[in-house]
Amino acid sequence: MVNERIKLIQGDITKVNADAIVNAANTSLLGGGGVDGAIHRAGGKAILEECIQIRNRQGGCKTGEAVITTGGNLPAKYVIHTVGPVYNNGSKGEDGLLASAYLNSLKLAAENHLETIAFPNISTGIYHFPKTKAAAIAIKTVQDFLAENGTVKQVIFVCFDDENCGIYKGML
Ligand code: AR6
Repeated sequence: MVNERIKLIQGDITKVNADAIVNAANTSLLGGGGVDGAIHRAGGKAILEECIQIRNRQGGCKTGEAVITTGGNLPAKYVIHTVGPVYNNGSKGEDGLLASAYLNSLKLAAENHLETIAFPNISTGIYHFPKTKAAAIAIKTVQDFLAENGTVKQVIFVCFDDENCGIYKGML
């Protein structure tokens, strides 16, 4: 426990009991590898079915934006699917897009009156965002949001790999 409103844990986000867990998805919303694959496997087909409905309605999810579905069989009630940027060399607006992915997920949680939300380390796997820079953006975006918003009571950073876990421990 870092403070009352920001918590850090190491482990598998599919096991986390929160109002919502965030998925590091892709623009298709149709699933993939990494944490996305783990969430769809553990949550079952109800999640994919809702993702397909969202796709049919609005054509997927743009980078930096977020959508919400049921949590299916997960302990979490909802999954907020966001799309982080693919990191190229940092000159394509990647920092701003990563901040937007966190912020739009938080806004969606607040709009749905959700009090606890758990984040994986978005974009730091297959999308190759540098981990230290990503952690700084994630933490700042969450701290700024919590300072302004009373609906979301707690944010849980769920680090899977040791490297991210060490970086977050150092920063929080
Ligand atoms: N629980 C928590 N964190 C996890 C888990 C888990 N079960 N599994 C992996 N991580 P990634 P991205 C961490 O690659 O970089 C997918 O194919 C992992 O250690 O899942 O945003 C999507 O469909 C890393 O720190 O997401 C997209 O196409 C973090 O989750 C693409 O990957 C993010 O790694 C998105 O790439």
